[in-house]
Amino acid sequence: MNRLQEIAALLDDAAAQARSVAQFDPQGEVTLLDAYAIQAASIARRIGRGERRVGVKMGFTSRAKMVQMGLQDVIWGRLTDAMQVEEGGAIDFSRYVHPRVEPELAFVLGKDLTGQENAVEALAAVEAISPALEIIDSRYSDFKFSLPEVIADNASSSGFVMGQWHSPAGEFDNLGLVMSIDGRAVQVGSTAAILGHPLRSLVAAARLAAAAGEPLRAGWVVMAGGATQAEWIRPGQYVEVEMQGLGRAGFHVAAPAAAAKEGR
Ligand code: OOG
Ligand code: MG
Repeated sequence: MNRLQEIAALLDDAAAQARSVAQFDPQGEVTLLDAYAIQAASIARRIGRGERRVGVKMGFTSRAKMVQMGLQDVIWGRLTDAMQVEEGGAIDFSRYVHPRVEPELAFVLGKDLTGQENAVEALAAVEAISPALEIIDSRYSDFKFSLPEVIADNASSSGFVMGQWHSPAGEFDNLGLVMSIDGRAVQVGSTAAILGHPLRSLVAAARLAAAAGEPLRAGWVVMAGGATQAEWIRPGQYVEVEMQGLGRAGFHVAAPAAAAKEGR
């Protein structure tokens, strides 16, 4: 195994076992090309275990997220079917290292995208939009990482929940949203926080995915990126986002089935 594959295996094992690992490049010296190669290799391991590729997630598309995590560049990650959490369903807390949640908007594509599209053309490929929540879970201790490290770790992807689908015909560039935990509002924002318009995130996703040789496909999901800062989640909670005109999406955090794990 070469060095990139070794790191991919380390991160993939950490995710599969819900264990944190030490940072491998805290100064951010690894090139972004190598960081994405590690990400691709770690996803290839998941695909090898039978997971299916279902889309892309964007990261750091809002100022709130950039400020919270101290990084400035838009990043992307790969989504598989195993990451999807049924709306209203439950996640098992023990399968995560130190999960957080953030409100997003999801696109479902009706057509392939080449990566050359402008916003109007990209919109024509959208079958539906939905209010969504992303569960992020860095595999690094203390949720701390450099840019290449978070890219290598699949942009902290670990779960996503989508609410009811809606036609993208209506305006969705400035929809108010509230994320609540156990009925208490914890983050309030707007879809405008996502690059000024979530469609810009889709255009960027199409370009980046195509450049990586994996253009966006009909049927895939694109998570546009957190509109607000992320919040920690704990066993026993119910997390929900309500988006103006689009309704809600939520999930429960089930208490660990087994006793608290050692070494975390
Ligand atoms: C990295 C992932 C960022 C977003 O929506 O901005 C992200 C992280 O914050 O751990 O998913
Ligand atoms: Mg996110």
